[in-house]
Amino acid sequence: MSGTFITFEGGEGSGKTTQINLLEKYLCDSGRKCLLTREPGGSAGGDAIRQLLLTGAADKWHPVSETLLFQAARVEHVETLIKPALARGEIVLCDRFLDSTLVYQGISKGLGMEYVRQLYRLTLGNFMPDFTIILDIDPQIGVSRAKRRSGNETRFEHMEMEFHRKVREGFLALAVVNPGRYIVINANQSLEEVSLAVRRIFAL
Ligand code: T5A
Repeated sequence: MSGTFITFEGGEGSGKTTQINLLEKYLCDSGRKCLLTREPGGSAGGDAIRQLLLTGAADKWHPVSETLLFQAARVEHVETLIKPALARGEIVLCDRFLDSTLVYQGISKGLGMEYVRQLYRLTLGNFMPDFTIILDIDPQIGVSRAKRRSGNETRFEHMEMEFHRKVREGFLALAVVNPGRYIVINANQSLEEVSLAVRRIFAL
């Protein structure tokens, strides 16, 4: 595959959506072909699963069912949207991917990262992002930012603060183990400062 697959990760309200939009605009303005997408979602089937996962009570799903749903949405997304765009040589920018399942379901919900990795390998083999940007922020600040957003996709925001702390530690731990793929950015800065830090990574 000739394109580049870049994922954005981080806790609630860390600014992923804001920054991925800014990066897409910057790349498009510079004449690069991009596909901007998100998880859960990104395909018709994935968007239907998104509604099941992100709305309703915090304890609505057993962690195993929840993980299977996230991975089912991901398979649809990768096979119908992401791989074809990479084959066309595009830059794919994705708001959350496998690392969110590793951290949210694997660590914070206690399923274990190996469980999530095995399910991923079984369904998508060794397909992986080329780069993953982790926007790191104190969850107290991130969750209060996220709560200012409107809409009903609030199921994960309603988790306890301890859950969000584990999410943050989980992302940072992944970055320590594989510094080749992950880049951590301090997200507790202005929009412009974070955006500049993102562009510097790719020498843009
Ligand atoms: N999930 C997802 C799993 O559990 N497992 C998985 O496998 C996957 C894929 C997704 C939820 O699903 C869970 C994780 C999530 O809980 P979502 O709606 O996509 O749900 O939620 P988030 O990805 O967390 O999206 P948020 O909107 O909550 O956060 P973002 O995208 O990080 O933040 P953003 O850009 O929307 O910004 C939030 C607010 O902060 C402001 C923005 O203007 C906005 O109002 N803001 C800033 N304010 C000050 N300074 C800055 N630097 C700012 N940057 C943004």
